[in-house]
Amino acid sequence: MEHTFIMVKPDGVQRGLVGEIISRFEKKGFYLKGMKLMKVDRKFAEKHYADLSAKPFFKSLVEYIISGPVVAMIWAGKNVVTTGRKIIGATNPSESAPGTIRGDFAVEVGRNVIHGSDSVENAKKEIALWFPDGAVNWESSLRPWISE
Ligand code: DAT
Ligand code: MG
Repeated sequence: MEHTFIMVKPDGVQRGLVGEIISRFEKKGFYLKGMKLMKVDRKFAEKHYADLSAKPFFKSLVEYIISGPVVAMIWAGKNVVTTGRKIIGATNPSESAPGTIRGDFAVEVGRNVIHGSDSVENAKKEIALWFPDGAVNWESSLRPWISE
């Protein structure tokens, strides 16, 4: 089963959106396979966003991610990487459709509430970084009602 890395960013935690976000992934039919509240340090945040290190907003992005606790999660399910990105919405909340998390709860690209892996390959890398012990191995008893 496909896995993705989802993180509620510090603004999402401070604004009390953790439950709402978990609920949207649960109700869709995805399975929670790992979750922890943690505060990451600068080195760790820079590693997570290493691909963006040349961008002009890199420093402020890292400051934002280390500004408070985040909720790191592993979600599993059919096409969870691509569908997870659709649930999250476009990077810039000005362009995120209503009904998406960013479309419903954010106005600013630098405070866009949530992160989601953008490819299966990056999901593997991000899960390895954030969850060195891997996912929790369990199967939902609802699975036959969600998947053929
Ligand atoms: P996403 O988070 O949708 O995968 P990304 O990987 O391109 O987007 O960028 C990571 C984060 O960096 C993004 O969630 C918010 C911030 N960011 C991206 N583009 C930005 C910009 N033009 N100005 C300020 N922050 C930006
Ligand atoms: Mg990204």
